[in-house]
Amino acid sequence: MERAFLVGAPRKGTADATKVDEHLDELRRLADTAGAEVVGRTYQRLEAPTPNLYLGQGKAEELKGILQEAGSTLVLFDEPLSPVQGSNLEKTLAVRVMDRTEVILDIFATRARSAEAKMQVELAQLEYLLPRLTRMWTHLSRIRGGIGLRGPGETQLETDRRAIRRKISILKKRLEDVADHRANQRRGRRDLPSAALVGYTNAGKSSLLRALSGDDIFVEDRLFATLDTLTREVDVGGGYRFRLTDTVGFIRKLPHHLVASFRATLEEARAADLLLHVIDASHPGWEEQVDVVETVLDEMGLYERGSGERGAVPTDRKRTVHVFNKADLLPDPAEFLARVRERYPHAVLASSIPHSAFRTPHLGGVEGLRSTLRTSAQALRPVARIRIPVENGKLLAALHRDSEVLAESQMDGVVEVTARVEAWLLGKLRREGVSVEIGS
Ligand SMILES: Nc1nc2c(ncn2[C@@H]2O[C@H](COP(=O)(O)OP(=O)(O)OP(=O)(O)O)[C@@H](O)[C@H]2O)c(=O)[nH]1
Ligand SMILES: [Mg+2]
Repeated sequence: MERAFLVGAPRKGTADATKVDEHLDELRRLADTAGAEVVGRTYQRLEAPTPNLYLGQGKAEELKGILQEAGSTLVLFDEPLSPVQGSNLEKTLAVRVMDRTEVILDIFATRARSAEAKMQVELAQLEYLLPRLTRMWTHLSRIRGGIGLRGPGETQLETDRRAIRRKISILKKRLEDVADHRANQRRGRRDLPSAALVGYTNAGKSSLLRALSGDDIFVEDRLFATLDTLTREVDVGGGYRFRLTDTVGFIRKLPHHLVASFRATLEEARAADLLLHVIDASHPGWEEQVDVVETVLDEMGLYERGSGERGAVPTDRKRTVHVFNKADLLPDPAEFLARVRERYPHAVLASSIPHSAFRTPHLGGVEGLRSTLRTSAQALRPVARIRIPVENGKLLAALHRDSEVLAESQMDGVVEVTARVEAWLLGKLRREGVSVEIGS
């Protein structure tokens, strides 16, 4: 196992000591997930990163001594390094240096299961690699050792660059095809209201889907347990069903290549009627995590930062419900809920731990979330006034079977039904020439 040393380099004035520690804790979890043993940590506050080394020269040299003492073979750097900074830092420290981006890419690479996730990760890796080829070649030649084998000439590098660019464009094309296919599938099932579970990694998205659906879904106390979207139909009570989709988790400083290549996966969230933003309420840094998630969603054009307060749904932006999960770990869930509702009036508390094990059952479990979904389902199934000739018994029966009838009256041979009707049924009625009026 590699002996990794963690190095943070926060900007002066951006994070207090607790925050810096929290960020390094997260890097430790990333290292752990990637399979490295962490032997120490340090950080230096910087006015600004230096173009050559990121760190100051003095600090870098001091760090070299610390690394030797700790017997460390690898540095994990908590900031993204430019190709030049990475390469210089390696020379100065005389060990391999991986920046945060590379660690995350590495984890994604080992965890990708589906063909699509594998392609998405490979694409992100190749884009990361391209400007760093020279350095990677140096690693290889070091492994091969031997004078005279010290890395390739420029020609070899150029050939490699061309090959990588070709591979990148092939992957992009294939991913587009998969995305098209998925969009077609979605078009075929617009009947049920849908929601996407989004949020920071390890917040409990998969656990909530498991608790709501009763299905055995993969959950793990590691970062990035889920890389593939997974969709389940969930009974939310009152005769309503919801289609819920689990998505890949976000993290602070998510590599932008990864965000770009996972865009197709996240299209599932774009297509959903509702976003369930799952938050680990027990995490001391949950507010920062909320911020990270909202920023990524905002960049994807899915969510207007701050819209949680107003609950508005302008055009493509999604109505978002903030789901504060792991409520079982809160010392005072009621007080917590009151506090977060000042900012997110529609916030719900949840816990994927079964009810029986929960101290204050009415604040835990997934029943609050289920009832929120039920209310949304009601809203998403508009109330319509439908007029059907009394002799069309078949259509009347279908309406009673497939929708929730709220009122019914008859006059002059016409039955007027007020009902909550799903979009597909409204379409069907209209096609059959039935008079349909939306709004109660
Ligand atoms: N105490 C407690 N632990 C929970 C709860 N929900 C999830 N967990 C734990 O949190 C960890 C992460 O849960 P996941 O459901 O895998 O989280 P996720 O959001 O899907 O994470 P990624 O797929 O990595 O993005 C697991 O160890 C779960 O057992 C909860 O309500 N209470
Ligand atoms: Mg998950």
